[in-house]
Amino acid sequence: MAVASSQRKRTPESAAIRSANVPPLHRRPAWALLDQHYQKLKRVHLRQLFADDHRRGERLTSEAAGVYLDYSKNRITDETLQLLLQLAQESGLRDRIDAMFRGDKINVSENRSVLHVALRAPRGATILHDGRNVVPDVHAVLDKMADFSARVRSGQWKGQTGKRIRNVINIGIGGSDLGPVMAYEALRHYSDRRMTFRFVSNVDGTDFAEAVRDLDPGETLFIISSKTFTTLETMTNARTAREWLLSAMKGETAAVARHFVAVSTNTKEVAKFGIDTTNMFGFWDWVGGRYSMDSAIGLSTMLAIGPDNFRAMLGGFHEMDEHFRSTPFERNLPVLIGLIGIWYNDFFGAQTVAVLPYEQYLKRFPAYLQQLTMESNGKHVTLDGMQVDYDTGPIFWGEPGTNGQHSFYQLIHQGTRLIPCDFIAFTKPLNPLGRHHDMLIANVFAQTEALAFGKTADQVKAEGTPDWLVPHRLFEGNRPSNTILLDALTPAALGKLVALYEHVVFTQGAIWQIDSFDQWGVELGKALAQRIIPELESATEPKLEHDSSTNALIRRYRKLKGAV
Ligand code: G6Q
Repeated sequence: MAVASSQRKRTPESAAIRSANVPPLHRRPAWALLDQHYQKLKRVHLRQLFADDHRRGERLTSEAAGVYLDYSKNRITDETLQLLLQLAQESGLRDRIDAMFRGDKINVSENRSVLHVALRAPRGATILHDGRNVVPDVHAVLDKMADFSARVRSGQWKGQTGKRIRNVINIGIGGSDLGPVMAYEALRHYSDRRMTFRFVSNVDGTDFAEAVRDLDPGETLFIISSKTFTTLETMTNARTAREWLLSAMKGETAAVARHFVAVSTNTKEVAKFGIDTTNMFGFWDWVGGRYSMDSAIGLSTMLAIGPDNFRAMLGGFHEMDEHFRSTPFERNLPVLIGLIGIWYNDFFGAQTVAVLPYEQYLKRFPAYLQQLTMESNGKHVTLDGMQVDYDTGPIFWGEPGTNGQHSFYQLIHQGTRLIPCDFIAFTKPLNPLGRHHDMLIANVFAQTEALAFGKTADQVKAEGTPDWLVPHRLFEGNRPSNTILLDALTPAALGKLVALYEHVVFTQGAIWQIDSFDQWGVELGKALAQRIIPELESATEPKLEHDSSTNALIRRYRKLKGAV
């Protein structure tokens, strides 16, 4: 939810951030050095790098906050790392981290602070926004959420007909949906299994219809999650939900207060919708949508796993925040992952990054990361509004292992594109079943080994493969990956993992000197849809002034739906 362009202000503070003595990327000395270095390294094989240093697999690792990162299977040397760290320094990464934690308005195009780190600051901490400590406000909302969650989970909170709440439906989209869905799925192991949780985001009526078809309205609570409370999809679904409830409650409008709560920054619109604002959970304009799963937007998560687990998750986030803020860059996990990502994106020309969690509960993690990374760093101008002359955010994608191995891994192993991969795994299973977990983890290690080292023609021949088949069966290897290992998927571990990627995004945005916290790219399509809706619905033939393709599609749709 971006502010209108007329509200875009150039404040002295944001101007200072933009011109913080950081030269354009190509003029930073480390950039040219990295370019020269790339020319030397691009043909060096990981086999060689491992043969040259028998301790590489132990040396090129870092561990913090219970997260172990093995980055040795990357096409880097000590010199690469040193140059990348120099680049981070020349890019003012340290100053930008400090500026974020200080509450500076680093989201320059919206003139906003970026303070999701305050959402997980411990009680008693001080983080200032416009001179005011926001940490007590954060904890006041968390306490209110905890109180509400306890009442719903215990059955004390009753629906209109006196039944306890058994179903919770979060209605929201984008940042007000992807985090809650991902977190619910990820932490399902810890959830109250007597309750049903569903998530409705799409304006496609199927999403709502399928979510409620087997539910009793008397036992159903809707959380309308929308920072702005004006988003087309969410408000359309919220109105449909109200009709669904009221038709079961014989039009008894008092039922809305028992079955609807809101998470928003917009009290006026919440009240206008008919939700009792005492049942509204607030947050602030310094929390971006895709950085909001640990704010009140996480109410569904708290209802599912309970307040204590939710606070444990916040603890995990905070641990990673502190690591990012205070650890020297050469051991700093988000900085290392971020810089290695820059190396592939901007020197090797890699277009995508695959994120491969070997943990079924993380099945929605890649989808969540797609928004976090691509909405944040899919930018074409610098903070100063200059067109970039280098590639910014790569395409993120992925699926849980081992499923992906039986579909798209073929292309990663033998295709023509370089696809850096992040393998994520947990040493302890949440559902120990016979040998399953050893088999799962064996596959993680096997995949990274196969990608890095491949299989030479000689090895293939030695297996008795006929000559004509050898090219098909060889693996060239030299395909890079990170391995990220944690202990078990606890609420705290999830917090650490999400914060890790938030700060990877931050690191890369600082190098590229872009605004990772706005999302103007979603505006144009939204505005055009608002223009087209009445054209589709009009009882009379509308005067169409689009291009010939769009006009013809609108006419065809109207004809087929019987509008004319
Ligand atoms: C995320 C974006 C966007 C936003 C949705 C929903 O960073 O801002 O995905 O979360 O458009 O917005 P509302 O919460 O205002 O409905």
